Amino acid sequence: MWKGDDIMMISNRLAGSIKARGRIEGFKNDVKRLRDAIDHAPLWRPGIALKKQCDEILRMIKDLGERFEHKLVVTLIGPSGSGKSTLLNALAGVDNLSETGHDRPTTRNVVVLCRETGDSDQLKQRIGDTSVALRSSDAASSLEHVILIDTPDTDSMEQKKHIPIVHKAIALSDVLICVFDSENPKRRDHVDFMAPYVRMFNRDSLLGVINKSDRIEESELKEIIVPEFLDFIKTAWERSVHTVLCISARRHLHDPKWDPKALPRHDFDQFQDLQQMIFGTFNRPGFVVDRRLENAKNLRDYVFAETKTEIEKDAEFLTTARNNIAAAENEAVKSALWALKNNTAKQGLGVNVMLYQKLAHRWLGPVGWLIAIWGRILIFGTGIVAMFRFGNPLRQMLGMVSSLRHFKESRESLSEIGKSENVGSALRDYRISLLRNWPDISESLINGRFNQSVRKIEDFLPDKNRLNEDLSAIWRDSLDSGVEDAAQSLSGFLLQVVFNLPAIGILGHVGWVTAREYFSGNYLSSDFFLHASLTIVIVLFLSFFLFQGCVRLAAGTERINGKVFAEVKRRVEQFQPISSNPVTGQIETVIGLASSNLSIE
Ligand SMILES: Nc1nc2c(ncn2[C@@H]2O[C@H](COP(=O)(O)OP(=O)(O)O)[C@@H](O)[C@H]2O)c(=O)[nH]1
Ligand SMILES: [Mg+2]
Repeated sequence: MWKGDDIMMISNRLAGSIKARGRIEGFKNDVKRLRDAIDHAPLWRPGIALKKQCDEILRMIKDLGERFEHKLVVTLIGPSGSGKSTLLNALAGVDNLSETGHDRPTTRNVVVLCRETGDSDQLKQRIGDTSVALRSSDAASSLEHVILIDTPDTDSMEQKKHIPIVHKAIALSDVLICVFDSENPKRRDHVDFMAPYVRMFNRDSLLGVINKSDRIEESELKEIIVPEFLDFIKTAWERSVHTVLCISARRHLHDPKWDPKALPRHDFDQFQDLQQMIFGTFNRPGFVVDRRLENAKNLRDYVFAETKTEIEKDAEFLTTARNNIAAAENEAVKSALWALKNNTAKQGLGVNVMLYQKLAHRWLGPVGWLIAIWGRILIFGTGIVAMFRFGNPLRQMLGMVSSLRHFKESRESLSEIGKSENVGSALRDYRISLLRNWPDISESLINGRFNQSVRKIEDFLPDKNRLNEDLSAIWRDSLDSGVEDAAQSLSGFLLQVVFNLPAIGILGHVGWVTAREYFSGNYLSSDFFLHASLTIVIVLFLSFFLFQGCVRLAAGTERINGKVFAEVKRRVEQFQPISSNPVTGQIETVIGLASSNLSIE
């Protein structure tokens, strides 16, 4: 029968496991994100190694996730002769469980101490059947949630064969116990060998053991050996080891076989503490999940930290390069726009048409109608004039055709605006400007460990079409707003009243006279109306001509172009919309990796 408590416990564990898997996925995604980001900067050389690390870390985190159901793997590593095998034997309670001694190599395989045969399946699968030796003992029967591993020597004659085995064993481990010889704990070669591995383990997943502590006087051990060792480790591994235990493994064999000339010098020994950790703390059901989560997080943080360290080396050079590229581009864009300005004559007609069309939208009254008509005439260009000029019908027809042709022309000059062919020469200027600055830029880039290929500017010019579009867009927008401004200032209410007033006044007067005479029974002669009409037309035209003069004065093509160019310059300087250089993108990516992308929760 299931009891309520049991069900509660099981559902709690299930919920915990789902949550843990979710977090593992989260860590994996972080690393993937990092990898993708690095992918976007293929020119940055350190990226290659970092991507490999990301892949390795991803694999390890994936492994961690898949191992969730498996027991906690506790691995003894350390230089040969430090007493790893002896320690395993002492913990197992069987003196010759793992071979020990002076003749190297003694331990050739990964020796696994576990309770059930199935516990080592995963190790066998990964490391190879022949390289894993399975052991059990009475003591091991209490290892419900832990398996303990002794690793082969990595500094013996057979190290070539052993190192890959140790590498794989570490990759499958959850807790590392680093064993050192108290008589020579500061062995640089081995500490260096272990450095890349220990970084991948969380603080609480890493234990230091100073073995053979029976060989050193207790006071020396406590006051000199341990503190110096901790210091040494801290510099060599760039991290501190939280727990260090002084142990005499041999003392805990059934038959220590002490050499009478080298009996233990004291009784200080923290073996029990280690035993308690492995058989107690580690051997709890929930412990393994926490350890693996912590380790997974540590793995992620590790590769992020590695990336950050790499970026920090290059950031200064890359920032300089980026700023120099921006400056060079800015300069290039400016000279390109000068070229546009110097060849705006073609756009003159277009600017005028644009201006009158915008005015026509704003103006009311008889002058407004004339402006609208004038706008159309400008579009039809000389063609419409030709229609009036030639009296005979055939000519008129030809005039129509010609007007249509000119219509097309002025349409073109409208679309010509901003899409000038001068962008071609602008591109050339852009190129020249960048060429001048590129040697310096590429030098900074190479110092920032970008690929040597950045020296070849051809590959790193911005996309021609895009640059063309960018330049055109700036010019077009500026021109539009320039013409808009001019149209606005020429469409004030007062201005409209003043120019419309003469014609409307006369019209009103004629209307009044006509109405008055009509009601008093006097019908006016057609001469009156003809006269009145002509007066109105003449006054209207005069007002319009005057207005045109104003337009010319206030918003001549030259003037508008001048203003537009100032606006273009302002836009280029303020917004720097053109930064389509492919290198800039990659620099941004690399620098960005150090900040936003690395935010770790
Ligand atoms: N005095 C002393 N000798 C030890 C101790 N532990 C191991 N040894 C000896 O050191 C030698 C190497 O031990 P071994 O376990 O084979 O080291 P491994 O290469 O790290 O596996 C053996 O002769 C052991 O008897 C210890 O705690 N005290
Ligand atoms: Mg050994």
